[in-house]
Amino acid sequence: MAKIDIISMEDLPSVQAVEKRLGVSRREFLKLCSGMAATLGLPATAAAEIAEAVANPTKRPSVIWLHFQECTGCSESLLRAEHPTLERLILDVISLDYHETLFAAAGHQAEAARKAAMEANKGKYLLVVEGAIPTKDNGIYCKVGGQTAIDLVKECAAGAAAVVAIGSCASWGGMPSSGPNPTGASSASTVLGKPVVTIPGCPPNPYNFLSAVVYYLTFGKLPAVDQLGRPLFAYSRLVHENCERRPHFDAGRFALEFGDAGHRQGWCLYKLGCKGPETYANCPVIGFNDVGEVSWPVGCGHPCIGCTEQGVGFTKPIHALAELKSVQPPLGYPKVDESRGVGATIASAAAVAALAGAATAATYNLTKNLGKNLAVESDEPKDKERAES
Ligand code: FSX
Ligand code: SF4
Ligand code: F3S
Repeated sequence: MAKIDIISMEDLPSVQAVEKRLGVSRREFLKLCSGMAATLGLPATAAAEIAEAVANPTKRPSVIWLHFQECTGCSESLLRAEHPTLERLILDVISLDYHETLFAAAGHQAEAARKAAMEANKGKYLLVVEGAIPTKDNGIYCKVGGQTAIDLVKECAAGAAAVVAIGSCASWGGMPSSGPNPTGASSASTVLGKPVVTIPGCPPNPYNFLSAVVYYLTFGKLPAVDQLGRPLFAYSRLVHENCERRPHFDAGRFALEFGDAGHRQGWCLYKLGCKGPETYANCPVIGFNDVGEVSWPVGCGHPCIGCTEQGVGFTKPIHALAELKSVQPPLGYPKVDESRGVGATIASAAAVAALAGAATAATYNLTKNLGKNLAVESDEPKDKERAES
């Protein structure tokens, strides 16, 4: 398509039809496409291509969605998205031809529908795998329609154009694979013996799934991924890099226990076990459920448990200290209230920031800050005692 200004697309019949189909105004729809282009790290001109692809009702890839060892939270997170556009968009941009939870059909009828959809769209459908696959004892711990999950995923993957593992369970084993992993729960890529695109998170952010599918719809291929199959647009940055509490981390201001003065003032949760420093995900940037910037774990006052990260989520003890993968403070900070807390100032944060690039010195400063006892301005003597001990 020729590069056109997205605003001028408002009058296209296909975009006008979107109002009826999705129940959103054309302006809203085009805004959403622009936002998605930005999320995907694409130039603004790509927004028009995305809008054209999504507005075209004939361009819907067939999706076969399998469920194995999981809680169905991935599907729930997609369908319970607060923003009506998201849920409608997901169901609109794909043709969901098989999904055990959402299907009205059951038993042989459902099996027949899956086989018919696979046959009709051979080589073109997207296979979405939700849940880990038990491999111990020849996979007998999960069977669907008399077939083991191992056989079913292999059969469905054989004719798929691409495989997407949604959620941490399918991406790397997730919760079912945590020790001692009695069923040998494994990822889709392990069982298939080939890399697949993964959208980890427990549950994953539905916006990331939608963005990956819209990318596929628009450009005919899945987005660029890291060595673990995670789309770079969503998983190339540590949670810690974009966290709104990061200025407190750099300034050495930590909540030491739930409900203490630091916790109530929104200080860094590192010492409560936050795994943001070793977890790659865009949670702080996009949040969940479209209800505002606090709607993600750390925003709500709970440490990140590293749910997107193999070897961290459901593996490391929740309150164990995270490994610091990145020691460089970000270039910019949100404002922090200097009057709260003693001994750390904007100047000290800036001094650490100035060390960006000098890893050794920065590591030293951060280590010093982390080990430092904190003087917390508090009316609770307990907090003070703890801080001074
Ligand atoms: Fe649940 Fe999905 Fe977690 Fe797993 O999400 S939210 S247990 S990642 O496979 O259903
Ligand atoms: Fe945010 Fe956690 Fe990093 Fe603190 S340790 S800045 S709470 S991500
Ligand atoms: Fe999971 Fe941490 Fe995001 S727990 S939802 S990766 S903030």
